Amino acid sequence: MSHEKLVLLETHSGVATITLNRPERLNSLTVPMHEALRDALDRVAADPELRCVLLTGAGRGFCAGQDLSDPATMGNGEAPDLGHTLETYYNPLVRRLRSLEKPVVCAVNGVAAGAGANLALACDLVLAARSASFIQAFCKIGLAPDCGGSYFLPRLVGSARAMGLAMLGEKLSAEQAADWGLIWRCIDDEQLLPEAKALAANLASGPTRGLALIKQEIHASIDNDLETQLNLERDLQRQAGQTEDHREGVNAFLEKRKPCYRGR
Ligand code: T3D
Repeated sequence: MSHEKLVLLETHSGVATITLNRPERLNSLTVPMHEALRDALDRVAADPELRCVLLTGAGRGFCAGQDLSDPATMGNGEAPDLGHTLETYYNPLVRRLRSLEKPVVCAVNGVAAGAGANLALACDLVLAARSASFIQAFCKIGLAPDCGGSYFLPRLVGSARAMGLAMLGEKLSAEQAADWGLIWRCIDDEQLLPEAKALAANLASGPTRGLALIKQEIHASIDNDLETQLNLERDLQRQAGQTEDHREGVNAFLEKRKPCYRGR
């Protein structure tokens, strides 16, 4: 399969839909998939017309994490340097998603295991099909969480639940994930993609720069004290106040009409 086909990028009305496309292996990640995903995210970052990302998986799974049979990362019989794999592929992927100045919606269409589960958690708004599940599968093969999991999990669900998920590797249903606050919403299977697309379209027609500042504020708040966060709010609101979209939002309110945001 060609490099591009491993990850599909479709664009429509400002939404870039990125689909992990190796369904026969539950979209587990190989080096060429990492490269294709990186290229797709770089294209989205560079195109101001693309104002929201929707990430999902083809077939019955979202992503089963690292492809455990990929000789490029699994060491070809010798002990692999997984630190190198993380530094080269997974860590840049998480940084790319978090620093993208556009909202990233994740539609978890099926099982999300290992780095696949944490790839979803690196996105900004996570929706999951009712039949989907999240598995911190690392402990089953003698590894520890990566792809940001050890950062996201305790912050989203608290240390006790994070520890249980990471040490036991039990399947967490989408419903439970939503109840615990790991994800935004659990949705009936047949409604997942329509709802995720509608959400992404809504965000893509929103005040993109303001949304990017919200993303930055909320992600930063997890580590900041109140004083630091108040200063950040001051600085980011200053930027937001200078956008065309802010002016448009206020004018539309005063003129009692729907705002037309251009992402500027
Ligand atoms: O480089 C590094 O290693 C560092 C980075 C590590 C990051 C990680 O993500 S480590 C964790 C890796 N992932 C896993 O350990 C999960 C492995 N997969 C599973 O445990 C199960 O497949 C699932 C629980 C996710 C789903 O189970 P089920 O029963 O629904 O499906 P299945 O039959 O196991 O899988 C379907 C096919 O996909 C199957 O192939 P086959 O038998 O039909 O030819 C299976 O081997 C393949 N598959 C699933 N996951 C992976 C995979 N092939 C390669 N790598 C996988 N991760």
